[in-house]
Amino acid sequence: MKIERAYCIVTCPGRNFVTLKIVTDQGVHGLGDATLNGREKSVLAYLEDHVIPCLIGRDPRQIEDIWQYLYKGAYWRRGPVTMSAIAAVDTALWDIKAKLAGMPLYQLLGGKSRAAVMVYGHANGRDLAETVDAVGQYLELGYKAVRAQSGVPGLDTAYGIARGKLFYEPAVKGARPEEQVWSTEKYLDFAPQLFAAIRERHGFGFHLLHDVHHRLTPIEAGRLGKSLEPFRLFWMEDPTPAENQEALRLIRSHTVTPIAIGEVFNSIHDCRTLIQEQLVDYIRTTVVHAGGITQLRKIAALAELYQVRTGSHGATDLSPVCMGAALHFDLWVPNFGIQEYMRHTEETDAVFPHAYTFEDGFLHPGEAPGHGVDIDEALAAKYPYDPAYLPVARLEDGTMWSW
Ligand code: CS2
Ligand code: MG
Repeated sequence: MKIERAYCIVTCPGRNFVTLKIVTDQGVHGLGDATLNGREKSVLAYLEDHVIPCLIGRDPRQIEDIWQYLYKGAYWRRGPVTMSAIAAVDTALWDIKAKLAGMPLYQLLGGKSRAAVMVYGHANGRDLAETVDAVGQYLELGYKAVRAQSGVPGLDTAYGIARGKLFYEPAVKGARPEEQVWSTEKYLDFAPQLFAAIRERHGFGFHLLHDVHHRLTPIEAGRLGKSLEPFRLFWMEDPTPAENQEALRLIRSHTVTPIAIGEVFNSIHDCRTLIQEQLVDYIRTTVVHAGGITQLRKIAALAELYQVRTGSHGATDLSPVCMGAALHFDLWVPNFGIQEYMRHTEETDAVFPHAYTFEDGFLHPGEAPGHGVDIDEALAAKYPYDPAYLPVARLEDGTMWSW
């Protein structure tokens, strides 16, 4: 059996996606997500110019060897572009192998370890009242876990706010990133009030999550974690920029609020210190940005030794192909914690027909052979690429701060 063809499909049904399709000489195809928000075309070029020519003629069943070949053979290892390209190939090959085996991917990974996958949704609002209401809307939809993000008094914008609609989209259309103004002082004073109001209104019978989005210094993160302890968060996510891993030792020394990190990680090496020193409670690495199912399994195995659980990133800039593959991983992985689930637009769901279903706060990947997600290429062609970027944040004095 040989890989006969491989090509990329770029589409923008509401937001940009890059999908790799691999076709074998026996007509079986597999799909892999290669979307890197705001840098989509760099992964596209990496695949088209450097990876696809190396795939043709290879045996698609040799998933591990092809992974090692693309990782070690690149010489320039790791990094978001390289690992998203490798992830796309890896995911497509696992899709093919499960189809050849005539089984859903989770069966190939070792079978299910739970009935379904608990997910969390994104409640957000321009202010405290709107956010508290939005949490209620998600609880009514059956969610057992809700992430809350709110506008901050005195700031026009803040991370994760959808400007008046229920579903937030990370990227803002335009030729370059929007620049927003951020104030840590205003945020730190406001955050405890927000979570107090949410627990006051909706009680403690559900999991409550928050994404700090890399915006604090270590001591500020320690203070935030401590101030939110009374509201028993499921996790405080990305409190500080992920490069500074020592920061977590200081944060840990000040708070017992659980910590989740990893959505910007692309390699098991990025996770090792945080896991081995018990500096995180949830690892948020994803299929699309951390080198595919092949590496994600190894990260999960390392995490299992330290009772660190998975909490994979699942924002809308990760395509339904990534979500489909992630749900099979989530249904199998022994140390599962939770899966992020930001709903895609109806247009996106139409371009990517999929077997996964939502019920009462849980997703199930379905029983279709493979990862259960396909693509309608004719429909995809109707949505050409349209540049869009994650906003950046500057402090009130203009200092470039974070995103
Ligand atoms: C966020 C993302 O969902 C999350 O946890 O961190 O929305 C993130 O901002 C985007 O995926 C980045 O492209
Ligand atoms: Mg996040």
